[in-house]
Amino acid sequence: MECKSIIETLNKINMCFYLRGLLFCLINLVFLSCQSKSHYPAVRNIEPDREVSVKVPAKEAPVKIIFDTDMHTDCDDAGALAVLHALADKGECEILSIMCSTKDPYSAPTIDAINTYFGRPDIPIGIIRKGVYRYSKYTKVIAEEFPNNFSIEDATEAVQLYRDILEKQADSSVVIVTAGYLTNIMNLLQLPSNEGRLSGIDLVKRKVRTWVCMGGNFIGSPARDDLKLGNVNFQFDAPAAYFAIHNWPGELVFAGREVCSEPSGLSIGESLTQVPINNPVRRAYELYFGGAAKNRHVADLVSVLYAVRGLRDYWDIQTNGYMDLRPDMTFAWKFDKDKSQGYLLKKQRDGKPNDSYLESVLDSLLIQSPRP
Ligand SMILES: [Ca+2]
Repeated sequence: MECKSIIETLNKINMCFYLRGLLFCLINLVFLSCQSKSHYPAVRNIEPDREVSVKVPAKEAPVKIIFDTDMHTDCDDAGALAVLHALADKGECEILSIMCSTKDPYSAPTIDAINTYFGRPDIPIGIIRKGVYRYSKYTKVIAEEFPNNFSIEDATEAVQLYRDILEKQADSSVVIVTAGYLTNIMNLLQLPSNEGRLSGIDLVKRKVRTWVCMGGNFIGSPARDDLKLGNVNFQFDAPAAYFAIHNWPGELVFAGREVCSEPSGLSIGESLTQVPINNPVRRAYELYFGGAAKNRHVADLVSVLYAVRGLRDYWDIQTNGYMDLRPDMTFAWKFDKDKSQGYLLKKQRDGKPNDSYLESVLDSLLIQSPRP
């Protein structure tokens, strides 16, 4: 009798372990299926101890990036492109193409020169023939002094390149990051369907996972932007910004000026004095400052870092609501749980913003040598 009782007890224990194992697998399946649907919530919800218990692939596939930049007035666009190449060298992203959102004829050749320096001279670059033009302190020199073979006459319009590139990608796989004006995004969303090709807006719905947009000041709660701090990315092509943000059909995450530009307090660039003089990003910072490279805000660098790595322990995020943008480019954040917009928030460490930690992460990427 005692022996039978022991066997029954053991059977019950085995059954208990079996059920717990089954429950654990089900939880993992539900978690992983939720993770594949969205860019930012999946990253946001991972706790450090849970990362250990959940079976995730040892190495994630590189994030497919399209970088849309106004490479002309500010040197942080050049810094952001260096960060992007460093992340690509680490296998964390694939740079599908780079779109230029300024008419500056030396902007795309500057992008090509930076790509060439980092060993990727064949990345396609889209240009814009009708859009914003402003004076640059550095693009003409970079375009003329650093190796590149970009021909502005033969270049493809950004909106056409967007279509050509997106059509070839897997569904919901592409992350677009804009670090300048939103002219190209408006043009993409206004692209009509033709000869069996999807319209721009349907292409975005199908192929784009997230748009990361550098712009806006998210001050207060609910956040409001009265433009006292400025917002050049929206203001210099306001109709484009208005159209793009109001008509974007998917996830949209803003990197606001208060977490990465003025007045975030974050700045790097001085370390570029350590990199070789043939590095065009170092030269861009030198020309911008009219001497040695100095620290500059990190708006565009933060935007590409978030686009590739997600939140990690760098930022928090507000995902309840959407940007109610007015034609004059002021906006109010409206709380609404059904919208798929968000904006980055500074993360606290030991009761203080993690500014110096984030600066050190960006700095090591900014000065990373090209892969051999
Ligand atoms: Ca920019």
